[in-house]
Amino acid sequence: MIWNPEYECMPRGRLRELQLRRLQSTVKWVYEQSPFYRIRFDSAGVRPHDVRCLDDLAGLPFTTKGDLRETYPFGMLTVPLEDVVRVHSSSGTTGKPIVVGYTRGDMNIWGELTARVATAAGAHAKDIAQMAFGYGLFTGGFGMHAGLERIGATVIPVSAGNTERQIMLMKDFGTTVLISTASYALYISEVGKEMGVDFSTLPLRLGLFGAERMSDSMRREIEDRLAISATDNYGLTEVLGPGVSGECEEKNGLHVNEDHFLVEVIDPETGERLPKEADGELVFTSLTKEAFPIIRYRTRDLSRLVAEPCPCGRTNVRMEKVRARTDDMLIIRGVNVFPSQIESVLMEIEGVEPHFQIIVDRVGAMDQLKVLVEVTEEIFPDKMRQIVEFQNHVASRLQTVLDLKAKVQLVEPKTIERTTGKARRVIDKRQIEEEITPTPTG
Ligand code: DLL
Repeated sequence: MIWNPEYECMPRGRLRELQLRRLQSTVKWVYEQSPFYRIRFDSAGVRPHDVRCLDDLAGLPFTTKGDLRETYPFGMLTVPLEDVVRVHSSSGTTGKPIVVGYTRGDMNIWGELTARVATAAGAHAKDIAQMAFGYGLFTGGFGMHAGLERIGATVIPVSAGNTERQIMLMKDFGTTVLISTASYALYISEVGKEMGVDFSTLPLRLGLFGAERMSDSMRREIEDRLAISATDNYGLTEVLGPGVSGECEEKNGLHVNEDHFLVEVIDPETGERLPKEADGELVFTSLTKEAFPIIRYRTRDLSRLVAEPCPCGRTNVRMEKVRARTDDMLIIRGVNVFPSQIESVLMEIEGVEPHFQIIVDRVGAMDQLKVLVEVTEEIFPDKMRQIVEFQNHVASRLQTVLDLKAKVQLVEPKTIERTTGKARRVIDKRQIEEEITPTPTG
């Protein structure tokens, strides 16, 4: 099913015309309404009338997370606060949060876009949708809620957490769709197993997962354990929240709602726009937002665009699932390491659970990489010698891929902390130390 075929399947030529019109009015709007953008445009020597075709977007300055922090809390709004009917915020790990606002019109579009994402994933009016994203400043709960309600599903707004109750409600209410992070879905499956629940006997059939990376192996694991089809959707607070892009039933890339967002891919080092389908950092420009329009926002998410038409009939471009974030990259003894590389090595090893933690520390002048690995009860070795052998085996696989020696520590089943939201896989003690060490003065 396609929620809005007129826009989701619009011929590319017409779509480009629509995008240009919307881009021109967004650029004019921000130039007139936002001191931040006016200064930025002026210093880059560009004026709204310089945007004559979609490629002219490349001449506009980028917006970064740092910019949004500096204008905390309401400096980026382009309407008076009284026209803002909702505020959300993204916590981030350091510094002030990012605050975003929505007008009534923005809320209406947000509901439309999450309705598209939910429909593309396979949800419909007859579904009983259990919302296990948190409601609150995080955009996941309220954002997906609006779309599911719009398509006519029966929404159960449980919010994240209280896992045993989630499972009880799932059974009693006959939940058919679960909405959460992939990590939380795994955790739910684990608790369900402990409670003796056989998910294959429940009506649950579909998972709408987003807000964090879901690797292929994680998807398979969730599909097996919960006996469902698991889909991925993507978004970020600064651009909208959920509703930016989502998988269709082909599960081969996430369709970007291009009538509302322009997407570009740039070289994260140089900021240069990359050719079609190259690998790089995603950059989004909103085309219809009123309270918090955003121009060329650097997401730090690494992916690729797929322009090839999708068998589902949607004409909008797909993005491959986010491979990594530029700011996730760890530099350990001069070697670049992405947590997703470690994940893919671990997931290929028989008996390793999708729960691990990466700890980076500095001992003397030397960086150290330690990986805590959890294995299934069935294969947890009980002899010291077997444990050491297993650890060495994992370490050598990691070394082959990362070109770096890692210390692997096997941990007992269920000891790595579970999450009801986004998984936190990396603890970089080097940063922690740097943050708390006062800067010497004088
Ligand atoms: O995570 C919005 C959202 C909520 C999307 C619910 C989908 C479902 P933030 O908390 O601002 O917003 O985090 C945004 O999370 O830049 C990505 O790095 C990451 N992210 C979001 N969705 C995905 C995904 C919400 N499907 C940041 N795959 C983004 C990989 C994702 N990473």
